[in-house]
Amino acid sequence: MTSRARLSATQLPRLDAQLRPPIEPGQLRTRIVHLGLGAFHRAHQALYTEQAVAADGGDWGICGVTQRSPAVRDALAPQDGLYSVAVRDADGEQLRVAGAIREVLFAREQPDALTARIADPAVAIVTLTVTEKAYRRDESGRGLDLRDAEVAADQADGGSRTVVGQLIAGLARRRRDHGAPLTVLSCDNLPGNGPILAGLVGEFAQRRDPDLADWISAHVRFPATMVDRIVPATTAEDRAHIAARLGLEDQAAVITEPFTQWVIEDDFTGPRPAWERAGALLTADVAPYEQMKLRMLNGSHSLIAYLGQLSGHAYVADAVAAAGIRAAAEGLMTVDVPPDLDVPDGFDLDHYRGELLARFANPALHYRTAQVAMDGSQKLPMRLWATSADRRAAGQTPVFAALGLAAWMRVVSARLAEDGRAIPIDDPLAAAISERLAGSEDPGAVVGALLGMSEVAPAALAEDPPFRELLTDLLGRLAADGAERTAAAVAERSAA
Ligand code: CS2
Repeated sequence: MTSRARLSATQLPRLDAQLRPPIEPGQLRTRIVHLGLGAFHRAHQALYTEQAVAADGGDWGICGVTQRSPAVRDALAPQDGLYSVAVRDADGEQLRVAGAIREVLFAREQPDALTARIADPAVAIVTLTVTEKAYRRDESGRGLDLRDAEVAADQADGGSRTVVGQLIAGLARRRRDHGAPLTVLSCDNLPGNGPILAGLVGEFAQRRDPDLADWISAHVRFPATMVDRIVPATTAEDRAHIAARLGLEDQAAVITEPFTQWVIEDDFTGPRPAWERAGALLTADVAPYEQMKLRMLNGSHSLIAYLGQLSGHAYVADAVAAAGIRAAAEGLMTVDVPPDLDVPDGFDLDHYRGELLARFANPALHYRTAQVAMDGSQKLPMRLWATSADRRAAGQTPVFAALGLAAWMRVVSARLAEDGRAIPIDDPLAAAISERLAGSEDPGAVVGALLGMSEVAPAALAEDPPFRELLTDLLGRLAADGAERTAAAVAERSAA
């Protein structure tokens, strides 16, 4: 094995010009704090920021904060925040180093440094990609989950165990030190992510310190955003390939697709990077884009992931190559989702559907079905349950959305693929789900148990006998006939 030097600021000048960032990293300083330093942020907002600086000037650098493990900090810190981005599709790969991340923190070990950064007057924006579960919402989806031990502990001592606790600690210090306003931008896959986060932060502050709550409502904005780019977890093989191309070792490389989209509600309290110069759409109303993306892209992603897991496909591209699964995803996006969408003016939904199917099929991305399938209890409400509830309210039968939900039910109840291999469940409610299911395998009992979990299924559907029967029938067929045949049969019948 050759031992290569590690990517870092001193190595940067040695790289070919086309591999170097479009900005001079050393000229940036921390003006944005980003919570949730996963691959997605590195392949999305961090690139928009450096392209905005390249196009428009400015010194917008990012302090990235990793939440659950020190791994990303330990990968990026020795690299001076530098990492490479490989954009891949069937035509090949484009590689270059990105340089907008100027500082990295691990929240659990460095809570004081994080509070100081959020309070830093040079910082104008906090962005977040912390995943759905990190919001720690209650069953209503809007309030704080006060039964969560870490939420309760942060409430009691003003600590930074949770994301909302981190924001509150930083905002309290900001108010005390200088009182400059701040914009907090949630980039997670939640409908109305800005208002949801505003509500959680407001509730937390109200309970701890009503004066702080008043200050926040006057000085802090929470615009909504829609983010989109498919970014699979990077593998050891990817890292080896990139090291060979770069001639340097890179522990923080990310792989992604050419497509990228960012729609941002234009409601900032202070300056911001010229993200529109990097292709972002700044608009007054993000809701139609968010709903469309969550129900079309993420809804079919989840449907493909669960059907794919059952039929033994490790990757999304392989799952969607199976005719039945592809037809079901197409059906979801043609029949079930569109009637309830508020499509943005002039938007071509047919083109969007075709583009999504092509993106899922990207042969150069190895996106694991297990990665999309994780956290189903948190993701499915806005991806498939919402579509089902809207269609039922209109007196319709959403067979494709129900098929996705039944596939999830089959995965969490049987935990077995059709080839006999175990399917591990990665979900914050995994224990509660198993307890509810109590080993039952009978389709009616499984559907009844899961519909009865109010934190998972909307009440209107739990009390809808025809929908319950539809799920029970589909779950029985998934077990008897397998995922691909069931999906093909559902699609055929819908087309008839
Ligand atoms: C995916 C998303 O893992 C998942 O649940 O559906 O991460 C998806 O790839 C992104 O939202 C695309 O923008």
